[in-house]
Amino acid sequence: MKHSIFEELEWRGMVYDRIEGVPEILAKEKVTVYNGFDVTADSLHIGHIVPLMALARMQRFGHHPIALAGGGTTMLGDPSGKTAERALMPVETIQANTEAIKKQLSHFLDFDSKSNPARLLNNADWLTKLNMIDFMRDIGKNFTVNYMLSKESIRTRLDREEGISFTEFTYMLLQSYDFLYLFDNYGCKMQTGGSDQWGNITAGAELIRRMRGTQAYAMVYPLITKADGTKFGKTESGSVWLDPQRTSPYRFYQFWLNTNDGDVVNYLKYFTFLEHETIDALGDAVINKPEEREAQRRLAQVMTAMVHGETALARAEQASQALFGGEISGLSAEEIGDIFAEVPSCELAKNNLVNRMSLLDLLVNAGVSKSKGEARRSLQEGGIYINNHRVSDVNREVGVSDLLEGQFIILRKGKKNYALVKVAG
Ligand code: 383
Repeated sequence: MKHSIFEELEWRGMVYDRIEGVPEILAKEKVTVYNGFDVTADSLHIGHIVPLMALARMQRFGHHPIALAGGGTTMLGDPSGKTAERALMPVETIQANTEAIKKQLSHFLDFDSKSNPARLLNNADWLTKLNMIDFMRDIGKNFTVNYMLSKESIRTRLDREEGISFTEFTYMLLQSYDFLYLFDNYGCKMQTGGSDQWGNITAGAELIRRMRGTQAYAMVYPLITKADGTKFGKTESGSVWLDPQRTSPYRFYQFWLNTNDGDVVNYLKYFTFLEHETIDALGDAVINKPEEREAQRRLAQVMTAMVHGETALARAEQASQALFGGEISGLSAEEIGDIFAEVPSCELAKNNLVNRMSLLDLLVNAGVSKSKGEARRSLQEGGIYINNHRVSDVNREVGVSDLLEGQFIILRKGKKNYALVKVAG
C-alpha cells in the first residue's frame, strides 16, 4: 500500500513541528502549499534544498506547490535566527538576486504537470503596492505587540543591547500577509519552512484564522545539524552554493563525498528522492563496509547530478580521481586550480621551460625532493610522476610541452605527495 506524503516526510525525519490537523488535511485533500525564500544573495545554498525538495515531494504526491521568491520581504530582512540587525540591501541588488533565485527555484519543480503544476511567485508583486494606512488598519490591528514580542525571533533580540529596528520587527507582518494573500488568491492553505520560520508561519496562520475564520496549516523541517556538532553546509571557503560560479561542481561533489558516517543516512533521506529500500541498504553499507564509502559516493553523485547535471557529475568524478593518480589531461585550467588548491605550490617563470630545465632541479625547486640526490633516487625507484605519468629517466628535462592548459605542471612523489607548479610569463 502506498503511504501518505506525511508518512513519507516523517520517515525522512523531516517533520520537526506542525499545527494539529496537518496529516489529516494532506491525506484528505490536494493542498496548495508554499515555501518562501528570501533573495539575500544571487544564489541559493544547500540549506535551501531541504524545503525545496519537500515541495517537490509534495508535488509528487499530487499537492500544489508554490515557491515564493521574497523580492518584497528581502527589502526589510527577516530577524528569525539572526542575532544582529542587518544592513538594508540596495533595491537593485534585490531585483537582480530575485531573477537569479527564480531561475534556480524553477529547477526543482515541475511546471508542466497537467494536474498540479508548480507556481513560482515573487512577493514584491503585491507587497510593494501596499498602502501604509490600509495595511495598518486591516492587518496590523490583528496583531498585538504582546503576541509579536512573545516570538522567539524577537525575544532573543530584545535581550541584546543593539536591539531590533522597527523594520525587522515588522517583517513577521509581511510574511503573514503573504500567507493571507496566497490563501485568498491561490487557495493556499499550508506554509512550510525550516524550524527558524515557525514564528512567522504560525503568525500567518493566526491572521488567516482571525480574518477569514478558517484553519490554515503550518509545518516546519529541522535545521540540518551534524553529528559532530559543527555547522552544516559550511566549508573553509564558506557556504556551499548551488551556483557553479560560486561553488564549482567538483567542490560541490567533494562536499557531499566528505559527509561523516553519522550523517550520511540522514542526508540521503533529506536531500534525495532515493527509495526507502535503497537508503536502508546504503545505511547497512555504512555499518558493514564503512571504508568503501558507498553511501557518501551515492549521495555525492545524486546531488551533483540533480543540481549540475550528468555531464558536470562525470567531470567532477574525473576531477576527483586526479588526486588519486587519475588522468589529468582534458581537465580545464579552472578545474586543475580547484583540485590542487590545497597541495603545496610554487611559481616558475615560463622562460625556464622554453630553455628546458632538468627535472631534478624542478623537483627540488618545488619542494618535492630535499636534494638532487634524493630526487635522483626517487626517480630511479620509479616514484616520480609528471602530470600523473611515471618518469624514470634521471636526465629527463621539462619543457613547455609538459604544460597542462599552458600553465601548470603537476609533480608527484609516491602515492600522494603532490606539488603544483604554476607557470607564468
Ligand atoms: C519570505 C516570505 C514568505 C515566506 C518566507 C519568506 C522567507 C523567510 C526566510 N527564509 C530563509 C531564507 O530565505 O527568511 N522569511 O534564507 C530560509 N528559507 C528556507 C527555510 C530555511 C530559512 O528560505 O529554514 C532554510 O531555507 O525556510 O532559513 O511569505
